[in-house]
Amino acid sequence: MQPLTVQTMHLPNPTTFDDLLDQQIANPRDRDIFRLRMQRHFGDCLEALGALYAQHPAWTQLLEQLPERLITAYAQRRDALKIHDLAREIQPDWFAEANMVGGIYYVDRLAGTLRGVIEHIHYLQELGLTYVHLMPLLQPRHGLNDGGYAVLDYRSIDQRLGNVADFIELSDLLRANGISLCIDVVVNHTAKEHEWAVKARAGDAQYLDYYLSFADRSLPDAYEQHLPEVFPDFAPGNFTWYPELGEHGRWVWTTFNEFQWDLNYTNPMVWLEMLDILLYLANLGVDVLRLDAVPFMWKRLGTNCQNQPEVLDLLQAWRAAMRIVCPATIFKAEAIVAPDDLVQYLGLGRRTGKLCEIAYHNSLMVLLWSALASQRADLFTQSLLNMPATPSNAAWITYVRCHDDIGWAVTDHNAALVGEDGPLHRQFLSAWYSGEFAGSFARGEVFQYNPLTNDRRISGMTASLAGLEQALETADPAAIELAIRRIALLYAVIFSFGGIPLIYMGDELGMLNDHSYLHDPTKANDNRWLHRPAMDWCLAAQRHDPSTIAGRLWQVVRHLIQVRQQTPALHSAGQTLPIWTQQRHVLGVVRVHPLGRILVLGNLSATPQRVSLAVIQQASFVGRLQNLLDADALTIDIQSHEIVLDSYQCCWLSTQ
Ligand code: OTU
Repeated sequence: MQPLTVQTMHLPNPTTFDDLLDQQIANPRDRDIFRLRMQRHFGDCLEALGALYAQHPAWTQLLEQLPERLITAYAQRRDALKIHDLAREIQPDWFAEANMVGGIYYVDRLAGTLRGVIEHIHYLQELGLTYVHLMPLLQPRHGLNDGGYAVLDYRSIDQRLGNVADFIELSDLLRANGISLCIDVVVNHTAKEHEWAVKARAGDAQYLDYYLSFADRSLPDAYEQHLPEVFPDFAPGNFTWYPELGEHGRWVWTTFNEFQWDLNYTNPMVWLEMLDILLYLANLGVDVLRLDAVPFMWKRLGTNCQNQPEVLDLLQAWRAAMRIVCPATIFKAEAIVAPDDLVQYLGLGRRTGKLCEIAYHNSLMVLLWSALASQRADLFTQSLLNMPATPSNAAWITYVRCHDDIGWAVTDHNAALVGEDGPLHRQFLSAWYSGEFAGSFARGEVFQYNPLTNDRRISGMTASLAGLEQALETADPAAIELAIRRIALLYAVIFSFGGIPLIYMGDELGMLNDHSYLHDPTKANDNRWLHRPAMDWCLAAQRHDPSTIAGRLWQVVRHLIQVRQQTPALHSAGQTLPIWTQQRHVLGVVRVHPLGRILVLGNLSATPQRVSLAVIQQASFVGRLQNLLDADALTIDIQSHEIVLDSYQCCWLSTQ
């Protein structure tokens, strides 16, 4: 066979590229693999970069440096990871498999340190996880750091948690046990103490151009006309004045907190630097990079500066580069935006290349909580019916809770379609989950009240929002039972939706809100810490005792995992179609996959509800029905020709 070359690519100097490859990569087979991947993906990378930067003065510099960076990262990739790359290339839908089940943890809160996580890995295995998301663990700034989302050094581990060697050991161990590892990469901003920001402040013009800053208020004021505030309460506005910057001080773009400086992605060197970081982290053995706050990466005057088309190009170029060096590593988009904007991150970009493989299904999460409070399925069904389709080779992250607040992302349009008033319904949800609404079972707290928009987001653990905290206070066994059933219902839906279901730390034991953050001055003003409790190992010790609440919930979650893993129809490549059950208290979702079909029915109320068998037959479930979740728990009223669902019961129906 002719030696492969890279002449097909539009590199400034392909000869130099081949020389470089020969010099840096000793193994001829590795060189060939690299060339093959270049031939497949480098065009996608260049296409997106050309669209973004071809007119930029640093374009040639970018083209010269990029191949070198890719080759260097590939040269540093360990053999074990290269085999892992091969395995993933052979099974490119690995993340979409029905056996995927995720968990999310703060390292310190789970086990103190990375070594602690290594010691507790059996807990994650016993639960049955195949995917673990460890919350921000790169070195953050000291003091306030937004839960680690203000990174000081992307190449070192938070000293309090351990070091790079510990991290590699943990990632190797997880991989050996069939658990994929996800970590956060904060790509939109750095801590203001990051090396680049420090250099910018020291007067280095090259690094000043790594951030977005302005000598006076004219542009910031013009942008502010259309910019929302993410943290109106503790971080109002989107710009911060730094007197030490530039000659006479400058306004820095700070979408989030003042200590988080937004990067300037109109500068190709910023894209390249961040690529280097992504490659470095992939080479530590990370399977999934959760790209934080991606919608904000490109700003445009006159818009809300989110989801600009250029963001898709930035992602396409990164992803194509990753395919060449480390195809085992995929991207998860953290984009909590409207569905039409969100689905773009999962698809092809504006051009030929792919973007992210997975993304959070924020709408599903919000709609579930909305349905539970209102006990009605109509808004859930209508909103999901209006979701744009997603590509079959992408997957959702489905979740009940995460470390952030819940923002009531219900559109006025969908609300109107089911006869609701959008603003009123959102106010109702805030009142319900903060416990203000008469008869509410919830114990959440309002996060970031915005008097301009009347937005009141909500913090709180699943169990507290679902009524367990209140029920335990009154020690009412019936109320406790209902709360357990609500939690089970929420999880049963996210487990049956397709995508990767993510269990929020402690939910498998019914852990409640934790108010201890109020005593920590670096956390006290941010009530998202209410739902970031330290792992309660005493509670975990009760997990095998089904007479305890923790034991009940553990059983519920374990059972969902087992059934899901035996249900190939839950592979993400299938379709998820919401259906009207003709019963406003019961939600219905059909999963269709060549390997099987499931009808999910969920009773959103505390009283038994009936669904006509005709509805089930119309959804093409004809024949003997079986409840995959519990073969014995399927009540059919032969006389009335109806299924009877117990309070908050969820069934996964299939036909034999
Ligand atoms: C993310 O959230 C993180 O999840 C938060 O914990 C961080 O505070 C934040 O970024 C800054 O790094 O607005 O309210 O569309 O919604 O990036 C949380 C994406 C957020 C944003 C999301 C952001």
